Amino acid sequence: MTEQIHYRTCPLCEAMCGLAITVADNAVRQIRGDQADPFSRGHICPKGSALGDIHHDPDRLRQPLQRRADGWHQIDWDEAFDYAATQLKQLQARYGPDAIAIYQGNPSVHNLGTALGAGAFVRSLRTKNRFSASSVDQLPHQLVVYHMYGHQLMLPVPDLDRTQFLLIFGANPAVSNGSIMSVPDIKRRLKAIQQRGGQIVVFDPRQTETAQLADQHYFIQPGSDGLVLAALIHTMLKEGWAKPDRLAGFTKGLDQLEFLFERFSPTVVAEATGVAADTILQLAHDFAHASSAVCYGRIGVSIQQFGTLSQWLIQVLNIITGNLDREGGSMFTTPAFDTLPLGSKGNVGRWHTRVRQLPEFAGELPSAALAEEILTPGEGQIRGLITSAGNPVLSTPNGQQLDQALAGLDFMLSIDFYVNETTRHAHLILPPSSPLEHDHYDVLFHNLAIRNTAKYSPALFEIDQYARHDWQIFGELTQRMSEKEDRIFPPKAMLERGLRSGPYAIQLSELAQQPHGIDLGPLQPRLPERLFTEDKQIQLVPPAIASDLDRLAGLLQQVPTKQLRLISRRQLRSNNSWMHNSQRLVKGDDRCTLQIHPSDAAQRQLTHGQHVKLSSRVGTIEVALEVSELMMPGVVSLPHGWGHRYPDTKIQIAQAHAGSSINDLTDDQAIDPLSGNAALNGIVVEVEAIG
Ligand SMILES: Nc1nc2c(c(=O)[nH]1)N[C@H]1C(S)=C(S)[C@@H](COP(=O)(O)OP(=O)(O)OC[C@H]3O[C@@H](n4cnc5c(=O)[nH]c(N)nc54)[C@H](O)[C@@H]3O)O[C@H]1N2
Ligand SMILES: Nc1nc2c(c(=O)[nH]1)N[C@H]1C(S)=C(S)[C@@H](COP(=O)(O)OP(=O)(O)OC[C@H]3O[C@@H](n4cnc5c(=O)[nH]c(N)nc54)[C@H](O)[C@@H]3O)O[C@H]1N2
Ligand code: SF4
Ligand SMILES: [Mo]
Repeated sequence: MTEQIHYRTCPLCEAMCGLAITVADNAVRQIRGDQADPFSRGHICPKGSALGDIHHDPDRLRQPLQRRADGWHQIDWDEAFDYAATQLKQLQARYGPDAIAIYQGNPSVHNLGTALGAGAFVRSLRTKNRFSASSVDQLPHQLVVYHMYGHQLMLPVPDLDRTQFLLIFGANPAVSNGSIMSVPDIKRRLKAIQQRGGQIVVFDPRQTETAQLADQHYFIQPGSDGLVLAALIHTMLKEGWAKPDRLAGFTKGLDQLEFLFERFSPTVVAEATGVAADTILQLAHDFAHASSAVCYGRIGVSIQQFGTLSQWLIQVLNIITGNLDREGGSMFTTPAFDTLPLGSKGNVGRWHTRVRQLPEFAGELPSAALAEEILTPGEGQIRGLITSAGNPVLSTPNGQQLDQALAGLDFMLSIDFYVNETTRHAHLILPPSSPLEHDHYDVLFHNLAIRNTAKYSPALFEIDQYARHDWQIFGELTQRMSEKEDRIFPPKAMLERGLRSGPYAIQLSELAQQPHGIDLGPLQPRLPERLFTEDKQIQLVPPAIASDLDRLAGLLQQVPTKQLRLISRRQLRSNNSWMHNSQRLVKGDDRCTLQIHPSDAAQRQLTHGQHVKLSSRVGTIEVALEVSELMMPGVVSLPHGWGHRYPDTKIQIAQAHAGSSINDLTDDQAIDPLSGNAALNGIVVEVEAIG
């Protein structure tokens, strides 16, 4: 038995950790952090160590599965591709191209083949009904930077390794390992901020793992961040602390701010947010006077009713303090494969959903509308669905309604290697190769990393003889849908071209000689050249967003209630909904618990460990109660991605640790109206004892 060590990037989350994988007899023996990776420096989390479990998982599909009246049948690939194309074309011939919808899930952006190979297939469908996990996640960020900087992916990231002041709203990178901020080894990097005399301040309705590492943590009412941010801006303008410095030379709209933020004084917002006026004043002072500072807000301020507005306010704060595009502030990357000039800059409102008239963004419609577009009869109804690398039954709002909708589709095709809560409804499942069977390069996440690096990982294992890569599946389907004899190009060829013509002119063959990856240095100032706006100016006050300040001011008028509000939480050993079939990741106590403050539990005469009924407008679930001082009174927290309760799935370990799905409670009607992004957090719930 000869052991070998293979080095590659972990594809699971955005952190891009380097893995050192020990292999013997064609099997993974052990996975550790790669000490020589210049970016992750040996960091690894439990999910990375479990990558082999996915590869070796007996439940992972290797051959196409067709659902017939008597159950699942394995079929050949050619037969499967022909069957899929025939069904899709028949529906489109009968009802028009929009009768077929597609939903692309989160791993689509972590997989080289789907990132570069799905586009042609999606275009071949000619459908306006495109959905993805973006609209249960970062759509507000994209909309904001599209309006301000001219490109939906021109997302600045905190210059974490050099900042002196990190102000966080609604993110828990100590668990998530960063998002729209690729940052492996975050804990060490946070500590380094404090060691060089800097500060970390966190606003979160839960005293998170990140908040516990911070210098200050403030509880905040879910969905009220916009008010605190507006009051911070108000204070800086009033006190003369706002100094955009060189940004003033290419920023339009600075003169409008004073008027817009006049009404949001710290005193005025205190009650609605739960944050004292003095706190806001002090914070505005400290942030504005720090030698460098960055405000960063992630999913807690995206998947809420003011997602777009909050993300805009964060950009405004960084700009008026001169911290955008400055060392230690909020900076743009210089990735080795620069995809921004190649991809769509974004578009807004070219078409709308049929039932609720929600706007398109960059060719996509909000996933909160998917179920109603399937369920509502009439012209333009969705009759067929393709899901790729997604599990919307567990990850989008009102999952139970979507589950029912999927059951009524004329045809459903899933590209996925598990029979899970979503794919169980498919008529055909096409399973792609495992993460260890294909090449890897993070086309997207090098764009969002706190340091410029590049790393290419060739496949570790040869592809199973029965399997196909995602890009091959897309290629075969595209050929059949478009009826052209196009050759199917491996993504590696595109990557090669992209790296060669990128800012560092890297040869893929040379990069491949560096199994630990290469360091390309810290982030560099990029403005104004990098701007994609036509006038090369930052549009500081996009009218479509700033007008939402009126709605925000409406929060000030709301009478406080005693209702409980539900928020989500991420866990280190979960990866959204799909890694619960690894024993090492689910072992131990039930993690799908409802955290509640002792005072809220006592008021309802509920005790720790008790099973309770949790209800919202759309549904009821049962969960175990975890009484915890970490929660803000009035707010309860449940992890997402659980609820593996359907007997006809084939994920045995996950089924044995089913938990309940938070998205059976989240409301498809609750959205951020500007973007259509789901407002998954802050929904009103009731908790009561069972029986
Ligand atoms: N271990 C693990 N890591 C992951 C993932 C995973 O599932 N597991 N998923 C990955 C993905 S897809 C993503 S998008 C990223 C997300 O990365 P993060 O944004 O860091 O994710 P969360 O840990 O959910 O942090 C959101 C925080 O917002 C808080 N919050 C909720 N509502 C509000 C509010 O109204 N205001 C404020 N201020 N805070 C609020 C929550 O309490 C929570 O602490 O994580 C990625 N990394
Ligand atoms: N309440 C609440 N809901 C949330 C969130 C929250 O914080 N709270 N977070 C939201 C966020 S940020 C996100 S990103 C979404 C995620 O939502 P989704 O993307 O819909 O769900 P995932 O759980 O990531 O499911 C990924 C699926 O892809 C499959 N898969 C894994 N790798 C591959 C691959 O390489 N190729 C293919 N073809 N398939 C693959 C897995 O088997 C799984 O079925 O969930 C969202 N839902
Ligand atoms: S932090 Fe993310 S990239 Fe790093 S090992 Fe864990 S899952 Fe993989
Ligand atoms: Mo996400």
